[in-house]
Formats: sequence, C-alpha cells, structure tokens
Amino acid sequence: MPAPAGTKRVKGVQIYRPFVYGSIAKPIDPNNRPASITAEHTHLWSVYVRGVDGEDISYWLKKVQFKLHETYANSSRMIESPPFEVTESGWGEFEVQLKLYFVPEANEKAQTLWHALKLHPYGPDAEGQKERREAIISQNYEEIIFNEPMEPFYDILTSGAPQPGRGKGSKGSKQASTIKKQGERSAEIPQDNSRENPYSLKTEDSELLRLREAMKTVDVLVKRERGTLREKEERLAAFKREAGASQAS
Ligand code: SLL
Repeated sequence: MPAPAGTKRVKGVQIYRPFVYGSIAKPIDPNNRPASITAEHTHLWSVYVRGVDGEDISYWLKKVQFKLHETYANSSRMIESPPFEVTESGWGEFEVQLKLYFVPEANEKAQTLWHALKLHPYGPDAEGQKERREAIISQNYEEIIFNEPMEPFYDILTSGAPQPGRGKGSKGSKQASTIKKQGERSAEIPQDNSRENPYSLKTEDSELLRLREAMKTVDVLVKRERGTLREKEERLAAFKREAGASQAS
C-alpha cells in the first residue's frame, strides 16, 4: 500500500542548514541608566538564534523557546517568529535553554541546545574589553542535519536553491556553485566574512590552515619526545648493564 501523501521520507538524503546561536551583552553605563531598568541590573543582553549573515531560517525553524533563569518573570519565553531572540537586563550569568521547533512539514521533534550567557569579558583581552565597555558576544556556529527529510519538507528546503554555475570558466566548480542571490535557500555560507558575520568560507580556510600548522607543531613535539624517550631508555639499559656487571664481580 502506498504511504499517505506527505508522510514519505526522501531516502538516502541528508540536508543540513547552518545557523548561529548565542548572546550579546552590554554593560549599562551608570551615568546613563535607562530609568526603566532595576537598580541591581548591570547589563543589557540579548540571546538569539539566527541565520548565518542574516540569512532567513524561518522556512525550517518555526519557533524558539528560550528558558531563562527562574529569577526572571515568565522565565519561559516562546518566540513564534523571527527575529528569534529575547532581550533582557540582569546582573548574573546563567545557562539559557533554547528549544528549536521546526516547521510542521518537517515532522521532526524539537531540539534542545544550551547557551551560557556571558556578561563579562573573557579570553586574552578581557581587561581591555572591560575598560572599553565593549559588548560581549558569545556565539556558536551550528549545523542542523535533517536526515531523510519528509518529501514536502525536502521541497521546502530545496526550493529556490542556487543552481551550480554554468558557462564560461565555471564548469560547475565549488566556487561557482557558492554564488547565490540573497534569499536563496541553501546551506552555503558567504565567501567572505564581514563586521557582523565571522562565519565564511574564508574563515573556514584560515581555520583549516591553523589546524594544519598546529598538526605540524604537534608532529615536531612528538618526534622530539620520542628522541628523549629513546635516549632515556638507552641510559636506563646502560645503568642496568653496569649494575649487573658490578653485582657479578
Ligand atoms: C548566580 N547563576 O547564581 C547565577 C544566577 C541570575 C540572573 C544568575 C536578574 C533577574 C531579575 C538576573 O540577572 N538573574 O532581577 O529579574 O549568580
């Protein structure tokens, strides 16, 4: 018997979609405090789920539930349409639970992520950032994988996808296929990063380069350690021989 319409999965297909989740927090200037903010609150912050480089993700992501610390009134916030974000003020850091609900066509269960809200600078330039009262961004690049998507969802995911480049010189190369118009649905991230978006093919390349360099360094260190180990083993064997010889005599 054929499966009822809209309940069949596209076999052997995996489709992924990149997104970003995280937070941005700004210290409240004591000399310029908005009157509406409670005296104990030291920061204004937003926690969000969004597309890479402002890409629309609402064709696969229906809504997001943000669960805040219980010190907040109505700590569970359901955001039903983009931008998927919650803006608040507060004094403390905590773990935010993000529950991602997919569009009904996906027929997928909601997925839970956790984000540690960061209010205070961290990392090598923490002191400088604090002095400059910089906004603290803590965010992650993530990819969601739809394994064997439902047929109607597959259509949604792939409609308006960029076509691989054709014509002179392109020969359907990766480079050509990544050129897409704004608003097209795809898993491609931009070629270059911008002030707003650090996630690009260029960043990926430089990360890969960094990893390769680090692997070379590790190889050198491993070789050096092996050499030291060999020397020590030789010395140990020599000591043992000497000890054996002096006992025998
Ligand atoms: C801590 N883990 O124990 C943290 C808790 C609580 C954050 C952080 C204020 C809420 C409000 C707020 O920032 N809560 O006043 O509505 O330190």
